[in-house]
Amino acid sequence: MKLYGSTTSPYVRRIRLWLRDTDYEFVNMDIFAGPGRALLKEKNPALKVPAFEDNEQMVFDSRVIFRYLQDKSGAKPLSWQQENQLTMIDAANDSFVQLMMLKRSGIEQNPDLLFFRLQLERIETLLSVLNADAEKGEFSQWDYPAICLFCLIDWVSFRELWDFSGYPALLALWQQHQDNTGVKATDPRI
Ligand SMILES: N[C@@H](CCC(=O)N[C@@H](CS)C(=O)NCC(=O)O)C(=O)O
Repeated sequence: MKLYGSTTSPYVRRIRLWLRDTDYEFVNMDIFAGPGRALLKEKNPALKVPAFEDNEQMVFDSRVIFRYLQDKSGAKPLSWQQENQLTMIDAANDSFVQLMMLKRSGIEQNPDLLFFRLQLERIETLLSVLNADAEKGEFSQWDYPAICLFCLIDWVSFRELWDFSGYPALLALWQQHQDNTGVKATDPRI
């Protein structure tokens, strides 16, 4: 089994954390240039990471990769509430990625423009709901949704895209897992 990705992607990191006890090859690549870009094109026409390879089978998208792994191991599926939580985490993560791409493209964030207004409203709404869920203890187990939420918060902090001080339960979850061995081994800062 091979996981194609980068050490900075929060979507890749969630799969790496999920596969912590599994034997597989991690193919770390620069997805934006050179041979890494060529390999990405060869492996995933969506041109995104993660992508997963198991014998001849390619699987695209972290959510589908997780489902593939669940299916393969015969594990029970996520609850609908957990599926919704993943959708919320993914939507916030996608909006943050868009904001970062624009920033990297030299486009100033302007909350008066429709694009920025929609992303910022979505992020605020989602973080409030996720914070409330975390307060209720819904991410107290180190399961896949909690891993995805941790990867989101840690990546956003790493990229300095948001101030989480208004979301104490999210900050608490982030701090709680700092000493986890897998978390340390997959830190995008190193
Ligand atoms: N829904 C996808 C999102 C993956 C994603 O956006 N990955 C980013 C890296 S963090 C990427 O490959 N971006 C390249 C691009 O958008 O061109 C998943 O869950 O795997």
